[in-house]
Amino acid sequence: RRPRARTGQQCNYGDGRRQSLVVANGGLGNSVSREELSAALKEMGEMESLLMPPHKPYAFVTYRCEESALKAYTHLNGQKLQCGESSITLYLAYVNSVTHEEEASVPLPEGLVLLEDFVSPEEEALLLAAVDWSSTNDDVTAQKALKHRRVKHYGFEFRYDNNNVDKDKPLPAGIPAECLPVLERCLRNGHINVMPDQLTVNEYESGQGIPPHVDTHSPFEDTILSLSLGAKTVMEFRHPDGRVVAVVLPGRSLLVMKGESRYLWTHGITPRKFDMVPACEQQSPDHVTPEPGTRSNLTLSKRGTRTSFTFRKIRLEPCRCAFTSACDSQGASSTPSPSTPSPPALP
Ligand code: AKG
Repeated sequence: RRPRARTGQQCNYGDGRRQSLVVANGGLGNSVSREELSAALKEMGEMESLLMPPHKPYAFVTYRCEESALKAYTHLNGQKLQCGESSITLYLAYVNSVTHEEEASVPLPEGLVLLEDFVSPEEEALLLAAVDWSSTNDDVTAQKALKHRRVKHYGFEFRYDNNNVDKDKPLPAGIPAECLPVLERCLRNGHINVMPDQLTVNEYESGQGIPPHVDTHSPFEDTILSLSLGAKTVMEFRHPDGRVVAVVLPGRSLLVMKGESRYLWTHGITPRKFDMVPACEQQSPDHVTPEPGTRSNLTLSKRGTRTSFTFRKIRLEPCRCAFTSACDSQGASSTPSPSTPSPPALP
């Protein structure tokens, strides 16, 4: 009896005819992208579906007719597929049918808003050119974080040793003037109601990230803005109850973190060279990738250099938010610092 592949419950492709194959080694978890695999499989005939379960080293293909499946089996089994710089040997075998769960859509954390194309390509170039990497901040704590990414502070220095700022020690350089049109747009559109006075610029090379953290409540007001420039990345939000929401941040987008998403959920970027993102961006207008294990139309997106501008407003009174379990002003200890070393890079 041929095996029946199961990745979930609801959809059923194939009805016992010899149309479905498992493609061993041809999975996202094996650094094979949907585009690369799909191109090779399509040459054998018209496909009904291609399922690539997240993190798995295999995929499932169902063809519209048995002849195409046989052609794929005959021509691709044991053949090499060029994937980026590596060459991977595919092994194909028939399966009775392929079932998978319909995608569950995961809502964004409460208070989180993602605005695409918030800055133009011209503004992006101006902002990137405005960062003066030559003069580093005085405090050595900033330099310690540089092992993981390049960091530059304006207005006030964020201290990674105590997750706080010296409110009475402003830096000589305030927020660069090039940022003002963007911040004024944020004010006009109601994303913030007061002008930020602190900016942290993070530059991440491919493979770098930032550990999950909640920005300490006592130094900063509620709304935190993160402008993504350059390459897209995936930021993971984690709720203390275990929920995880992966949010794709395209270049030139603005992430607005308020309320629960700012005070309670941690945010972080796993250091890796590839992200799993929806294969077709239109299918996920809110840029959320469903919970691991529920989605099969993902592909790999190679990371490039991303620079983020995180704008914050220094808080002058203790925080009185409703999220007391995470509020250092109300007695909670702060979450790990964004400079704490992260788990090893994947894949
Ligand atoms: C931080 O600097 O604390 C961040 O969380 C940066 C976030 C980002 O890169 O968008």
